Amino acid sequence: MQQTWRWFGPQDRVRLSDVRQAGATGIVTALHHRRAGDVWGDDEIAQRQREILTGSGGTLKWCVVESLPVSETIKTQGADLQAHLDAYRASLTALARAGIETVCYNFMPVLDWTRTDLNARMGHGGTAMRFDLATFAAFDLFILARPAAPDDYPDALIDTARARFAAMSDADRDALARNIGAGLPGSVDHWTLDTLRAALAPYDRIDAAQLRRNHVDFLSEIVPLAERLGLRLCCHPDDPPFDLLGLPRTMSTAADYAHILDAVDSPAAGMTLCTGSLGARADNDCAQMVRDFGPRIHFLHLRNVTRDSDTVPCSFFEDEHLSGQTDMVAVLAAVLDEEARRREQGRLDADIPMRPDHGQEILSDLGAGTQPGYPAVGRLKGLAELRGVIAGLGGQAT
Ligand code: DNO
Repeated sequence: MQQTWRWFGPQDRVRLSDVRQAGATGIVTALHHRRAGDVWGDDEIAQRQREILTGSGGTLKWCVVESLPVSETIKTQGADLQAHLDAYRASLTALARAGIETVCYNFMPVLDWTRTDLNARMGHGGTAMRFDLATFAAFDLFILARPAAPDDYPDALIDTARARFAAMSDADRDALARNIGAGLPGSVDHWTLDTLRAALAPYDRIDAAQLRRNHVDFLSEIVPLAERLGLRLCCHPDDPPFDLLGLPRTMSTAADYAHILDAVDSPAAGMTLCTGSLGARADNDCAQMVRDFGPRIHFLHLRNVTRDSDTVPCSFFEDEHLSGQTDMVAVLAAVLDEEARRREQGRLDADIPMRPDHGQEILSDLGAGTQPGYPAVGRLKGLAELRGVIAGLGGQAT
């Protein structure tokens, strides 16, 4: 496994020199200032590569793009679809010219990862991110006031959400709306209540089956090019892995992945296996998913969650990397088996890039103002633990 680290660009308070000390060897980043649908130009890509190389004393290299965002126009097949597909293809071509081969994306409608609390206090004094279903329902029912929301929750949950909403100050309500509308980490795309309502409207005519068709159509348009360019696309799962705001989410389970990966049967169309996202459903067995989808896994996000219940949907918080309900040792053992198979087959991508995903905020992370989920020490601790497990299993973390 290659140890990588997400870096949000020059404004990231975690510096490249910190990344080196953490022991990572590759950088995961994006042109975060670009909006979904923009073309990524050669110059900007080269500049980011230079920043990484010089900032790390020539030791680190940009090895995974996370994310090249898929626009709402592509997800909904809206008016300028062809122009957006052309832009995506142009960006992929520029990335390939720059020698970057692994490109992560997601197909979540409107909202990317969604949390209700970015700083939930943990017993040890640090903080973690949390998704609370009743708080989320309070947002949907009483802040966004989505007309169909009352049909989407059981009565008892609506009662809890109403009480939760009543107990919130105006500042709490604003903070909740901001957390939910934050969009992709580090991105310039975020939602206000009005733009969010407008973005939901096209989904009145898009159910899960249609969204899957749109995803397959998208891949059919870009995968032939990705194959020619030698790129590996890898779809990140829905986070959390269940429907939100009445929007279909179709990359939440093994069956969802099987559907897409079978429909577009190419090594260029693969999976980002995120144990944190998938682990928020009790019916997802992450180690089994590594065994099932192994050859198509191009990128790994390793983190852990603890769920409040085994129901879908449910509330959960982001636990330490080796705590929580995902058996990380079993996941890593399955990844090492897959890598051994790839080596036997002579595959050049035998070392799968992984990153310690999200960390709790501990020690000097507290108050450091880093991106939610991306503090220095919490992730360093996660990476060190994962590296320890890999070594214990007789594997190698490069
Ligand atoms: C959260 C991230 C996700 C991920 C995108 C990939 O911290 O794991 O936002 O970057 O979903 O497209």
